[in-house]
Amino acid sequence: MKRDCTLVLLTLNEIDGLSMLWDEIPVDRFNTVLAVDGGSTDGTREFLSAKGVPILDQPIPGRGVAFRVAAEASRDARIVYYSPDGNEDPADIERLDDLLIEGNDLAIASRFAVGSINEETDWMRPRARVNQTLTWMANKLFNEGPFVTDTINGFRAMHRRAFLDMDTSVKRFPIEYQISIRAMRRRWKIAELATVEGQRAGGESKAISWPVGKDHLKVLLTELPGSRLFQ
Ligand SMILES: Nc1nc2c(ncn2[C@@H]2O[C@H](COP(=O)(O)OP(=O)(O)O)[C@@H](O)[C@H]2O)c(=O)[nH]1
Ligand SMILES: [Mg+2]
Repeated sequence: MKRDCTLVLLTLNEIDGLSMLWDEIPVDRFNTVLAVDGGSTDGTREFLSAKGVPILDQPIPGRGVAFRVAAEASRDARIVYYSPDGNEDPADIERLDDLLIEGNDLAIASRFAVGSINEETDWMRPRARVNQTLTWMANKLFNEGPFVTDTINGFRAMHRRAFLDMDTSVKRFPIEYQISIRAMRRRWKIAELATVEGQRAGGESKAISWPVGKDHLKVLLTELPGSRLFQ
């Protein structure tokens, strides 16, 4: 039987990763597979169409918008978000959904848990450290449950309705950070699995470090009134 779950592929010019990973993506295990595309011009859309994957467009750019477009279109109980750029191990896709089935509200593939490997090589180190600092702050300010080791990775799964009820406002990259923080505020059961992050397959990262870092801080500040500081 197929999973009562939608597998969402998030793409913006990911033809290299997509064609490299396609055979490993467990599309036949999911009730629904769809892509939200941010306007690819590199053959990503043609590739998806040839594989029979419906493509949803987004009214404005950004991963935050894409998350919502997918959730609104899906009719399944659960959603796994997967970015086929080479960073995310397709072997973890079903494992994330399993964590939801086991009773968790949010399942995250962590790049910082025991047994994880983070893709960022030495000279990129600051990015991993900034990530961990943001994660530490989110835990300190909002989390009353077990420490969450990766609040930022986009490779994650949620119950669809609960995600829509969360009414996220972030349009771009820090969507995951807002979700993690709001999940903590709502005392969701958050589970992580240790993931091994791969190298980007081709193309370019769309996350430019400084503006994206700043956007994460902005999210932290907007969520602050709901933090433990004010309880
Ligand atoms: N649908 C959609 N996907 C996006 C958008 N921006 C980035 N992505 C995808 O999100 C994934 C992660 O983006 P990436 O640039 O690799 O960020 P990084 O992994 O943090 O360096 C990739 O699969 C991108 O193609 C967007 O605006 N819309
Ligand atoms: Mg990436």
